[in-house]
Amino acid sequence: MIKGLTAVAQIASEADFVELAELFQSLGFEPGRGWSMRSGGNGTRTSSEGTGRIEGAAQGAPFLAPLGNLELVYGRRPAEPPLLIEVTALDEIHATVKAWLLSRRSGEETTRDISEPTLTDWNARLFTVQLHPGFSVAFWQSENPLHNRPMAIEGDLSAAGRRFAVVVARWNAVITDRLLQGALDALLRSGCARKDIEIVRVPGAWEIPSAARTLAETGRFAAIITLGVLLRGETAHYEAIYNEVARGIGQSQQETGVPHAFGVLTCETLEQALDRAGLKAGNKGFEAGIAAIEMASIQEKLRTERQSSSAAGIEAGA
Ligand code: DLZ
Repeated sequence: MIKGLTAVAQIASEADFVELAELFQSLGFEPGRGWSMRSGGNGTRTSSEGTGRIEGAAQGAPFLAPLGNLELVYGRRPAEPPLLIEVTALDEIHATVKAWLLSRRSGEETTRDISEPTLTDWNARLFTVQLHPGFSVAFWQSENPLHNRPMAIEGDLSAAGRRFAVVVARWNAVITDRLLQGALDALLRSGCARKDIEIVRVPGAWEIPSAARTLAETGRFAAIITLGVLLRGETAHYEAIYNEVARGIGQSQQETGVPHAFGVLTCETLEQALDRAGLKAGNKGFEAGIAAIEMASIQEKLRTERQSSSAAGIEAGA
């Protein structure tokens, strides 16, 4: 079983060894457990990390990186030098290493020994530095923001070929009509056909969950968009109604497995609600429409993934 990868650099003098170990620590490397060996004796682990020094002894100072790769390259010249250190703040590392060199070498030697960060043909920026005779490294940073990060499953924003239902409350229609307009705008602009949108009007927010549930249970819709407005000033038992509406919509979503976008506004005043229905604070109906489109796509991807992994499990006899 492979456990790790170690690249070794021979350093000629103890003073350089110590200085380089300090530099590597200052760059953010985690020191590993060092070792030292008296001349002719056995290697012993030093108790301190990094450069636990014993005068006149051979020593090793390991520095740990979270990730190690051994890369085989065919068909092109591999990057030079062979020791490539991936970092997240290339320019700061460059400034630190350059300052370190300048404090030990002339300006001319420093310019000779360290290159400026430049773009490579593999979408990274890289600089090389000779830290010690025969010991050069390259520091590099990927320009791809997803490099080495786990790939996320994300929904796309195309509504083409999918059916959506919109449940909209008539109460406070001056607001809910604007929310409906926003939701339709999101669906149509994202490629949904008019014939694939079903609009259901209900008396008030209280009735949204049951209509949403009935629609979801038909299995005909990729997602349901719920739209309404509850005004605290005008609604007796506002909290109780709001909680029940939110709970009912959430429950319908969880029990049917059909995404429900929540576009039920809860505001203190009509003015606040108007702001959220297309005036000052965007249109929450549009936002609900976009969320529904995205969730419909994510749901489809997750189902496909689950089907293919369970099919693979059956094939593998898992
Ligand atoms: C009764 C009522 C009140 C007072 N306020 C609102 C509101 O602010 N927003 C809304 O969508 N509906 C309201 N309703 C109506 C209830 O939601 C419901 O339609 C009726 O109580 C009939 O069941």
